[in-house]
Amino acid sequence: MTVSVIIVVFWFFLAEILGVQSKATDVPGRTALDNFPLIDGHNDLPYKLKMIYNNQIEKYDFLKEWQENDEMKDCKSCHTDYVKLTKGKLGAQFWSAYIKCTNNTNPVSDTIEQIDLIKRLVDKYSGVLYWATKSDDIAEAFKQKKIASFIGVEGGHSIDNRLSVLRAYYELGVRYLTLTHFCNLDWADSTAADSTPDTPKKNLTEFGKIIIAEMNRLGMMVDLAHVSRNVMIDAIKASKAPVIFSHSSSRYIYDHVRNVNDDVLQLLKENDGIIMVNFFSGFIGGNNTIYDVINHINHIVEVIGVDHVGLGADYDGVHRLPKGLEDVSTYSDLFDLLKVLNPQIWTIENLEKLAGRNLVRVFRKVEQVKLQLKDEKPREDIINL
Ligand SMILES: *[C@@H]1O[C@H](CO)[C@@H](O)[C@H](O)[C@H]1NC(C)=O
Ligand SMILES: *[C@@H]1O[C@H](CO)[C@@H](O)[C@H](O)[C@H]1NC(C)=O
Ligand SMILES: CC(=O)N[C@H]1CO[C@H](CO)[C@@H](O)[C@@H]1O
Repeated sequence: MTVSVIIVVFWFFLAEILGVQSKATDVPGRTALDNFPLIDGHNDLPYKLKMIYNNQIEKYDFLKEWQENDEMKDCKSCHTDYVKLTKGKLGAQFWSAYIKCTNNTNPVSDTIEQIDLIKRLVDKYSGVLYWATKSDDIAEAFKQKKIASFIGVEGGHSIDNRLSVLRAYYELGVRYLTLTHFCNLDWADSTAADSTPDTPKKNLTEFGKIIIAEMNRLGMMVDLAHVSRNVMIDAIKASKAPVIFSHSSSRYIYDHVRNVNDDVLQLLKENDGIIMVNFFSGFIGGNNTIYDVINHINHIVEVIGVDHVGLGADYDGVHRLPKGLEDVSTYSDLFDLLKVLNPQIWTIENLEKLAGRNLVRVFRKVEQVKLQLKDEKPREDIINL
């Protein structure tokens, strides 16, 4: 008894002298981002380059702060450049290939133009960006101190109702497809359906399920940001692989159709998928500060645990952001603050999960499902146009 008390007292004394304890608590949350790459699910810089530069990126300098690019200096919704990404400690990005879903007469060629733009951007800045198409590329890029750069296509309108186009996008490097943007499609409802409760719903049609089966076969992640609540549920049930929400937040914390209800989060957990939290003020609510985003993250962790959450801030795709998360330089502040506010939950190990370990697990599973399905033939069904 006395001996063990002495040992304990001695240990505390020793720990104090060696600074063991204070070290453990003093380590800032951002340390997690030195251990494991921070992966963001959604960034719309490519659309900015279309709008501001007409995709002519020879004039554009990604390595300068965006404010120093003459053409951008009046930009109200620019948040991304390499200097700020370095401060924020970003390790991997899904760059969005997005085109509008309304009044679009050339959805396929317009989308390919955005894919080509992302490829040219990665080529032009190959000293700091790393062209990535598989989960292992994330670790390789991190080793080389580059940002792994993936492509996600934001909206099923981009495939123009054709599985051939979906397959061709995979060949071009696309690794997720968001099933819809703001428009309802022939084969899936978007949040537009949830905003008009009295109109009939189609949810995810049989052709929509075929598209998901084809994505599972290809190894393309199914992204459920932007889809209606019913499509979230139908798609999770239809998918053989884990799904993602590339940029969505908690509907319990803020009741917006773009956010995800707790019961759907439960299905997501059973599916082993991930929700990557969006920072847009319009989806976050509260007092529009970094603390509100933390409320969303912590609520998701409370409901489904720490293995199914990530970040998909939506930088460059939104015009208002919470105080403290104004641009891509602030990710690292978020990791510091999470740990300070809630050191029990936000250990360095769990911060690494939030940063990227969860997404990598999902991505690997999607690649494993592809392997399991390697004997399946490409589906030839096309929608009745
Ligand atoms: C859409 O889903 C809802 C909720 O599950 C269901 O009540 C409705 O019948 C579905 N509509 C169609 C066309 O399947
Ligand atoms: C917003 O700020 C007020 C005043 O500081 C506080 O009482 C309230 O709890 C905050 N709301 C949220 C959602 O954090
Ligand atoms: C100019 C034009 O054709 N505008 C149309 C774009 O699409 C929306 C939604 O389908 C229509 O309401 C507009 O009239």
